[in-house]
Amino acid sequence: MRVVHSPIHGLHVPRTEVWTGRLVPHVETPERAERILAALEEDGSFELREPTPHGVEPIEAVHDPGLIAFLEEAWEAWEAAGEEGEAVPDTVLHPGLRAGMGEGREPSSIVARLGYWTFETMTPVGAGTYRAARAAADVALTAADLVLGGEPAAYALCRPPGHHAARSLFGGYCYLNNAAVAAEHVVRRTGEPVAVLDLDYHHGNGTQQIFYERPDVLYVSVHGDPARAYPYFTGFDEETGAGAGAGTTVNLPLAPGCGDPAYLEALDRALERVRSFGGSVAVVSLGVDTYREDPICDFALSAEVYEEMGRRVAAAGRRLVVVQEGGYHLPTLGTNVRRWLLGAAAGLG
Ligand code: Q9C
Ligand code: ZN
Repeated sequence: MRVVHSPIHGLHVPRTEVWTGRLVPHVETPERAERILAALEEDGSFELREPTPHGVEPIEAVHDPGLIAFLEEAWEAWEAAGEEGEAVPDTVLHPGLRAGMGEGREPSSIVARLGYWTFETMTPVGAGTYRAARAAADVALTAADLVLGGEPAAYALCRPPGHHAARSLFGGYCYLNNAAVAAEHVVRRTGEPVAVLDLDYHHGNGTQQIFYERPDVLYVSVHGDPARAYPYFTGFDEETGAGAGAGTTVNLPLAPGCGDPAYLEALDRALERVRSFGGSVAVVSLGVDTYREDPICDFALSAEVYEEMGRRVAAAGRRLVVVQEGGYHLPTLGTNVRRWLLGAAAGLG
C-alpha cells in the first residue's frame, strides 16, 4: 500500500494542555507520527513517499479564508505581543456572549483573535504549527490523488490531525481538516458523491459541520457518546444532516468500555450506509484512540480487532483514502495502524 508522510509535522510541538484545571504535557506529540512511520517502514508491503504541494485553494474549498490567514499569522502576532509560551486563548466567543447583539466581528488583539477562531484551550499554536498543518493537508491531498490515479487505497500519515477543525474553527488538536480537504478534492475531481467514515474515538465535529448540508458527502461516525466524551456538544444520534444534506450524516455513539463485538456491530451498520451511498471512493478518518490502553479514551478494543476493522472497511467496495487522526498510546500506536492497513490490504483482495 502507498503511504504519504512529511517530516514537516515535526515543526509542530504542542507542549501543554489544560485538562479540567490541571496543566499537563500535551499528548499530540511528534513521537506519534515517528512511531507510525517506524512500524510501516518495518513492513515490506508499504511504499513511502512525500506529499506534493497543492497550494491553498483545496483548503479554501472547505475552510474560511479568515481561519487560514489567522493560523498563518498567529505565531508572529503572539510573539510581537510579547506573550510567553504557546499561543492559547483565555476567552472564547461563546454564542451566548453576544446573544441578541449580533454576531460580532474578528477582534484585533492576538489573544482575542485566538478566542474568535477556536472553541477550546487544548490546541496551542506554536512556531511551526501552520507549516505542519499545511503539510498534513498536502499529505491527505496527495493520498487522494494516488487513489484518483487508480490505487485501490492510500494512507495519509497526517499530523496534526484534522477532524475537529470546522469551517471557521480550529480545536481538538486539529487546525485544518485533512479528511474534509481530501473528500472535497475527490468530489471536485470526480463529480461523484464521497463517503467519509470516521473511526476515531472522538466525534469528528468539524467534518460533520463542513458537510452537514451536503447531499453529495456522507458523514458516518462511530465514537464515544458525547454524553461523556469530547467534544461533548456534537455527535448525538439525532444529528442526521440538514437542508439538502438531510439524512447524509449518521452518528453511532457508543458506551464506555465498548469492546470488539459491540464495536464491530456498529462498524457494520456504518458500512451499510457507506455501501448504499454512491461513489467509488471513501475517505476514512482513522483514529486508533479506540484501543483499550489509550490514555485519554475509554473503549476496550483489542489490537487484533484493527485488522478485522480494516478488512471489513475494504470489503465495502470503495477505493480508500485513509487519513490519520488520533491515537495516543505510543507503544501500540504504530502497530495498531499497521494492523488496520494490512487488514484493509487483505480486504481489497
Ligand atoms: N480531559 C483527536 O483525537 N482532549 N483529538 C480531551 C479530556 C481533547 C482529541 C481531554 C481530545 C482531542 C484528533
Ligand atoms: Zn480522537
